[in-house]
Amino acid sequence: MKLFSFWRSLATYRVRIAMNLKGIVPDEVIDVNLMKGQQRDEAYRGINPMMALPALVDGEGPAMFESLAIIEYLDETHPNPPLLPKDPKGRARVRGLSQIVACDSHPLIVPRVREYLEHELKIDEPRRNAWCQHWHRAALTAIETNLKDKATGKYAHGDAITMADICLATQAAGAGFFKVDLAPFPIFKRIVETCNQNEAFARAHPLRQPGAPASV
Ligand SMILES: N[C@@H](CCC(=O)N[C@@H](CS)C(=O)NCC(=O)O)C(=O)O
Repeated sequence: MKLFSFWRSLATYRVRIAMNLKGIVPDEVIDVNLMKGQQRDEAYRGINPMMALPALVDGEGPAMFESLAIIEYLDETHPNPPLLPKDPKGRARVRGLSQIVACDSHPLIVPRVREYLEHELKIDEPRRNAWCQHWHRAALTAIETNLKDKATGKYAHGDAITMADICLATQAAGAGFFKVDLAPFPIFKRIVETCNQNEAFARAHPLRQPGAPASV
């Protein structure tokens, strides 16, 4: 298995957590430096035409892309521990919480969007940061409201780790990068703190990857 990765990539962080939980060790981790724009190099464009991380090649390929699709692939091929509940309504809730992070919130703050705001729309750094913080808070507000549901337990859905917890942990890391205060989101914060005590989450953290700085 080859994982295309970068220390700061929150989407790759999601896949790393899933791999750690399932005890999957990739044979190769290929660094694609997002800060140098290597995601746009022709070689990587051939792997993922969206020019985004992560991508995963299992055996002969083809390359898989989009973190949630990769996590579900890993869940189907390595079913233990399961990352989705068994019942359809539970699966829909876990996928919904995950998609708030991976599909509604995170795509608004990625390098391609921040760079477009900077270079095309000439938006200065304080206002770009305000943009990122706004979309973080919008997602956190929706997630916190959803977590008030009785389906929430020790984790986002019941008392076992699911894909939703993986996504919550990455949302919290992103909030840290953009200095978003988590105090107004106590259930979210509690669940992320519980997750981060788990070695599979801790080892996958962006700041624990090769090439990462001591802090952001
Ligand atoms: N929805 C995608 C997001 C992928 C994505 O945007 N990844 C970021 C890093 S976390 C990236 O590679 N961005 C490159 C860019 O914006 O130019 C997923 O969950 O995999």
